[in-house]
Amino acid sequence: MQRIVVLTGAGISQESGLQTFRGEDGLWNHERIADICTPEGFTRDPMRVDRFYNGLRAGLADVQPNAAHRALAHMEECAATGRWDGEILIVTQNIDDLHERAGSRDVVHMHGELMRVRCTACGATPSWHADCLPQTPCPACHRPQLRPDIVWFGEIPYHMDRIAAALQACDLFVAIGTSGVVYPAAGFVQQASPHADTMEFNLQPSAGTDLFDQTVLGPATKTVSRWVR
Ligand code: BJW
Repeated sequence: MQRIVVLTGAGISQESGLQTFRGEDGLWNHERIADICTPEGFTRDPMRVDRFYNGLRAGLADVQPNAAHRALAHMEECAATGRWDGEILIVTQNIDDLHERAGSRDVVHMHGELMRVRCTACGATPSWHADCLPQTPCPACHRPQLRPDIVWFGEIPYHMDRIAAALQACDLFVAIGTSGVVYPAAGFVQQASPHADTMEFNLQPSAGTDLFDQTVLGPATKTVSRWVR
């Protein structure tokens, strides 16, 4: 049985119409990271941070998964139905839900999910709804302490134990559409490479490109679909 861990980043959703973070027209050319993507930014101005994520939520409603998301979902489907003797775990840094909408069932969202909020009092992560504001009472504990369910700089990403175990057990590690500058995800290739083959798919070599056995350049919809076929 082949065990594959796939790490995805903003680049896999770019051809669906979502902006990446650091590209030429990236989200962060318009916003200061410290104002939005840190707990301190949220404490300073929760409504501003809320407006930023509401903009992203509105954008998400208008886009669809693309051929790269669908190709990965197809691999999971083939494993589930016995057509492929393998196992694939998608670990995504993305906060969008395009993997799930493409049909993937087992997706690890290490940086959280745009369509959820998190209660800082009880830890519940209910679905976001249009009336959600930072001062809205939590549906579980009724305290008004909701924040986006997103991992900001300085916070510990989710599911690190499960990810570490999967990296330890995999035969192949694949990174798709990630710049390789944000840790701990940028270090996954080094966790896998002592025992696994490693590949990256990107428009251009990532910051960690030399750490991979193979780099496939080009738009993910084409390169990932070709690889899966
Ligand atoms: C295509 C394409 C197409 C485009 N086809 N490809 C100094 C040194 C080392 C580390 C640190 C340091 N100082 C601080 C740190 C830690 C910090 C960090 O890494 N900072 C660096 C920036 C220096 N990390 C953290 O704070 C993390 N927590 C942490 O480390 O806790 C400690 C700990 C960890 C583990 C165990 C115990 C303790 C938390 C990081 C949280 C990141 N959160 C964000 C924001 C959430 C979303 C939001 O607010 O909107 O997550 S940051 C942002 O970057 C987002 C992304 O998930 C993440 C990665 O970005 P990604 O996906 O790579 O996107 P881009 O835009 O950078 O790249 C897109 C790529 O796609 C490009 O390469 C394109 O070429 C490519 N592409 N179109 C193929 N069609």
